[in-house]
Amino acid sequence: MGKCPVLMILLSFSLLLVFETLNGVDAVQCFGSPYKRNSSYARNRRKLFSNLAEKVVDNSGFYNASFGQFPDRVYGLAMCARGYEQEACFNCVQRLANSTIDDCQSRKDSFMWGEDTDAAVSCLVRSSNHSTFRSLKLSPPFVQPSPNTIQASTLTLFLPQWEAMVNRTIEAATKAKNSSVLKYYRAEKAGFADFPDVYMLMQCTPDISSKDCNTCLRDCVIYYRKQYLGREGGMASFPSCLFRWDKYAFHGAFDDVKRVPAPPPGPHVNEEESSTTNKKGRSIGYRGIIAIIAVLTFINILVFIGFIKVYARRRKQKNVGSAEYSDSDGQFMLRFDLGMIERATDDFSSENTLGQGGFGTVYKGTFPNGKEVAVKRLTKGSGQGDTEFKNEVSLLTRLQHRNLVKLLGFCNEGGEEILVYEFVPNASLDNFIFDEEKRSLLTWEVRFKIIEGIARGLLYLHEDSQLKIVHRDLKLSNILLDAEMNPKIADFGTARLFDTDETRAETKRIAGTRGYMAPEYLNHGEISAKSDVYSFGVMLLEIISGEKNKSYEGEGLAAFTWKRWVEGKPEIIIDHILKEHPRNEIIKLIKIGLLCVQENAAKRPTMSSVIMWLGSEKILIPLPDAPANSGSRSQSESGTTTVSMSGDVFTELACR
Ligand SMILES: *[C@@H]1O[C@H](CO)[C@@H](O)[C@H](O)[C@H]1NC(C)=O
Ligand SMILES: *[C@@H]1O[C@H](CO)[C@@H](O)[C@H](O)[C@H]1NC(C)=O
Ligand SMILES: *[C@@H]1O[C@H](CO)[C@@H](O)[C@H](O)[C@H]1NC(C)=O
Ligand SMILES: *[C@@H]1O[C@H](CO)[C@@H](O)[C@H](O)[C@H]1NC(C)=O
Ligand SMILES: *[C@@H]1O[C@H](CO)[C@@H](O)[C@H](O)[C@H]1NC(C)=O
Ligand SMILES: CC(=O)N[C@H]1CO[C@H](CO)[C@@H](O)[C@@H]1O
Repeated sequence: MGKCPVLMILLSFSLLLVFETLNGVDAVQCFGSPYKRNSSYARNRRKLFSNLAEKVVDNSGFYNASFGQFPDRVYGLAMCARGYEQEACFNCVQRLANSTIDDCQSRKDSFMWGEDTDAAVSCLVRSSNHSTFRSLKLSPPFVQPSPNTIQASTLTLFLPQWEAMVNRTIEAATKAKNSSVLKYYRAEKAGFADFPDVYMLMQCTPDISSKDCNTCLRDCVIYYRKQYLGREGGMASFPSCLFRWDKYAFHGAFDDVKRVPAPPPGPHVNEEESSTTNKKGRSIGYRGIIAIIAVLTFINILVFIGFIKVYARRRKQKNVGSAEYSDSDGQFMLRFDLGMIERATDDFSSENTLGQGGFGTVYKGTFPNGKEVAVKRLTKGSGQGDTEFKNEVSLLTRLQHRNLVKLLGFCNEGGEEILVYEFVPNASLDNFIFDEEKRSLLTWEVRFKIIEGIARGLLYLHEDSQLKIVHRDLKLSNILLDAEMNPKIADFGTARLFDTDETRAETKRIAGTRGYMAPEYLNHGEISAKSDVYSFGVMLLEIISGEKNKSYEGEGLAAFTWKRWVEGKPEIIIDHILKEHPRNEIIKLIKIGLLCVQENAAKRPTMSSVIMWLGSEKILIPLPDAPANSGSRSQSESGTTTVSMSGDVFTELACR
């Protein structure tokens, strides 16, 4: 079981689906003059792009060419931007070329920086109605922030270090060494005082001059800073260059990059040190203490000012709206055209209905090129302004995890608010687990993998993404399975869209589904990560038992399981299909499930504990306490004792 997760991760990574193209760094930017879909310009581009990938590979990673007759002549330029490796390069360029053809059907100019699915190579594909070779292009910008923000208290120390890194990286990138495709390329890795790892990448197309490359990269940084300083990462790009940074190694580029160690503590801390140690030596006298207090106060003031500034900037940003959507000049694909969606879903026909989720109906959509999507039409509208809605959706779009259904984009046109998601082929988990036939596909290994996947997706929502999203409506019908039976959590963050106005608390209240809702949520509307943990516990028990929570009407699966647990017969709830599998392992999961549904929210574990427990045979797992509605609070005394789950120790304890 222990080796399983790694395999699963690899598997699901290789699955990152066709829709990669519409996310993050990977969105095609369309601008310039319009053309007709079926025109000779469209045909010429398709022809030019049909063998673009081959040509790039044949030309050591960089290629530019044109096709057709004026005025419908198409100029294309493509490169493999990093770690030129033939097969990955081929796939990357082909994918981007296809995306451009599919997603840029009405503008002559386009550019797109993207990666191949394994992130081993990144690449660029450009098209235009005029030659772009050797010309610096500084518009349009494409900027994407990380959704996470840097704590205001660390910002003052962070900034100078970040700026120095930017300068260092630009300088190294523009110091042209040779004429390869990596002429202007630099990946840097560094440690900052509060950030152990910072990764930065800068690159220009090799056809421009070093000076132009410098201008381009500096402009990228300016664009990024202008809007998103204070975020924990992001990217900015123009047709001629790319800048990206993050707190994690966003691709293979950093494997053989040396890390620049963390510099000595920042200037403020230095002041503090020198004033306390230099003058007085080791002993810190009154003066030292006063100095420390003075310095601390000073730092506090700085932090406070920093905080105010960030806050003000954010407010301003909200008003201005974000540039990546500016559709005056370019038409950006994060925003879908209503007509396109109507055609794809056959005018929201009932045949295409996939289900009814919180806040709206979900339809299956198929675009003319065969791409399938899931389209969620919000019933009442979020009640948010245009810009706020866009900003919120943009943040949600940045949430990417293999166990989350990808949000590809949105449409808010003609009074509609629509979210467009990746289409996950295998239907939702309740269709499997409660179906006599399909259930047999769910062996213990598969169920374990599903449970662990859901846990990882939730952990990401709760902790790893600083948006700290509480799902609020976790249930088996919101867990989708891909072709490899990897679980993907659907419908996360929708509740956020409705969260701005406190008077709409009622809407929030009905978001959850009874039976999955934690008692404090059901009774008092109290929402927290722990209420999701509760829902997770119910799902876990359902997955093990193959029975609907509802089947235990009046009592509920949680209370039923708890009673069997106290009697020392938890195995009663185990799905008979799983009989062959060693009990211990399943019972360990029942225990984890019971811990999650404890009535006392504070006692429920966090998702990171759950994952730790799932992944280890040895870690001690505490004993659960009574769940809601169980009418029994026995064992509460022993609630904090821990037992080893290896062997039969468990049964003895359960039987006390
Ligand atoms: C390309 O399109 C632009 C409009 O965006 C136009 O001004 C220009 O003349 C066109 N160039 C060519 C070579 O057709
Ligand atoms: C596109 O052009 C082709 C041939 O030029 C024609 O057969 C086809 O019907 C056209 N499609 C549309 C949507 O206009
Ligand atoms: C791109 O399109 C070509 C031709 O339409 C197709 O053969 C190829 O599989 C596509 N590649 C990708 C990566 O989508
Ligand atoms: C980075 O470079 C810019 C422009 O050359 C300069 O103004 C700035 O002071 C530099 N910042 C740091 C921290 O070196
Ligand atoms: C050119 O420079 C790049 C980046 O420094 C390096 O990876 C590559 O090996 C060099 N190529 C040649 C032919 O020297
Ligand atoms: C590498 C490459 O193919 N370069 C060509 C790009 O296009 C210009 C003209 O548009 C040619 O002069 C280059 O040789």
